[in-house]
Amino acid sequence: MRILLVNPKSRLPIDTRTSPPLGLAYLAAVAEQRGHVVRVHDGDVEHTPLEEIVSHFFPQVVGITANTTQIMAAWRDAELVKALCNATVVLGGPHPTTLPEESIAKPGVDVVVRSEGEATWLELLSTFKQILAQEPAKPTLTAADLQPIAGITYLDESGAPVSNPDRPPIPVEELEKMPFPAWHLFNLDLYTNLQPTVDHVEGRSLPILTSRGCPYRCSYCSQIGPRRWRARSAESILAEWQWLVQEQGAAEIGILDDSFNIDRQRVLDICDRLVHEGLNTVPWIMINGIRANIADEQVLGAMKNAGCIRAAFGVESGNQDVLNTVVDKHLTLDQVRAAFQAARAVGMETIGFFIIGLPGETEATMDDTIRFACELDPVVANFSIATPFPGTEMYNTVKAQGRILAKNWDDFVFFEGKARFEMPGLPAELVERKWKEAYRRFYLRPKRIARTLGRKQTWLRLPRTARMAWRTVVGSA
Ligand code: B12
Repeated sequence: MRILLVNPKSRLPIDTRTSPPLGLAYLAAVAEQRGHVVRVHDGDVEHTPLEEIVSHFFPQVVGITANTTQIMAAWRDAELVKALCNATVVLGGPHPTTLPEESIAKPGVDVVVRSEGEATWLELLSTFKQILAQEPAKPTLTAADLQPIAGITYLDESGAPVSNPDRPPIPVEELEKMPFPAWHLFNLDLYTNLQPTVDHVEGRSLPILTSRGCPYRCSYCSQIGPRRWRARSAESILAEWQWLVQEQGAAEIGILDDSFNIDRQRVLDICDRLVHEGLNTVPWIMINGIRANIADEQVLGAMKNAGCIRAAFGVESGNQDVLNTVVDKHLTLDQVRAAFQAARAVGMETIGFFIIGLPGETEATMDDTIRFACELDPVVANFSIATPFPGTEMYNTVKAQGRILAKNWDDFVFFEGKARFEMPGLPAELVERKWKEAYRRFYLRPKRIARTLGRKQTWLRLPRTARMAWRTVVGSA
């Protein structure tokens, strides 16, 4: 079958040409392995409009991915596809996973796939293929065809939404056998920066996923995957890493795992092998935070030695009560201090992720966070305004005790300096003021300015930084 996979154009105020969408690359790879002809359209980086691709390629199945900020664009794309051809349209990704009934009711959407997609997607494709073989002129998908497939949501004959049972997590043995992401279907030269705020890499930046799932359930995190943490073996990771560098021309690699360092021995093994294979000359970074409570000098030193130039830590708050009772982080401030100390001791750069305006916060707790960020002094401090994504504990709290201010899902971006909800004692004005203050107090310290001006990267990144600063100031004015 002819299959088109789409990453809808997002409305982010930052340059999103960061990393190619890995989820689509996996879906493309497993489909190609079954003999399908696959094309990918990434609305964030490509100039050819979607309608042109659809009109020329004439897909039989279109798969669209969406997180919350992309969902409205995904619905528009689904309608557009239906207006141009008779393809079956499947939606997947974080947003439709958490609110499947909302998406299945939209015009043009035939099926919603929830959570991890590969196995469900393959089962759907083989069902479509059978129907197509029986009725090549006018294939019609019925609720009876979809009824046996776990992990999907669709409409029954009366138009009511039906959610089949969840599909169990993909077992580790299957993850090990999964084909590498189909990067040959992407225009890789368009993705040159995994961390837009920091890097200036000449060449391709490519992501890798070494484990899936996360045993933690932090209140702000939109976890769509299973809680069970499943880690690929060092052999399989090394094989992909080598392929990324040697065959795909990666100049930088970003680890996307939710919880990379849960098993410290595994991290040490991966690092040993990277050194052994001579792959430590290609820089790599953490895109998500690693757990600070498991990041000691030995682990961070091994990572540094293996080519990791920057570790990111999800610190979230500088107030222990907020960490315990609001975020449910299972982390102490002293553990965070120790991790930053260890990173400094081994000469590893750090990024700290912080959240301003969590439910139940006060001006004093937000001040604690700003002070803690200054104390830790990472190379990059990223302050997000707390954003209640559907499916999270924070969303439930805000729905029950507060008021969502975002007009629609497009607004669920947290780089824009806008509060997305209000609660008694936590007005939007206060959160927006503290967010601006956080950036000002962190980045405008004399010590900090001097260090920034002394870094070569500062000057290399100047045009990009100026563009982002302008968008932030104008966007939040
Ligand atoms: C890398 C990343 C980014 C990159 C984007 C890279 C890219 N082009 O994809 C950057 C840094 C730009 C980014 C930005 C943002 N991100 Co982000 N990001 C991630 C991260 C760390 C990895 C994504 C990934 O590749 N995962 C691995 C792949 C294999 O999983 P997947 O994409 O979910 O795909 C699987 C399934 O979802 C499903 N599936 C997905 N699509 C489809 C489609 C079909 C047809 C089918 C059948 C199945 C299917 O099958 C796939 C394979 O199993 C995730 C966290 C995570 N672990 O997923 C957060 C995550 C996706 N981001 C998140 C958020 C909130 C954002 C921002 C909104 C933050 C902001 N700035 O305000 C922006 C929005 C960006 C946008 N384009 O709109 C949330 C999304 C929550 C939500 N409800 O939307 C996540 C889940 C983090 C979290 N836990 O809270 N992000």
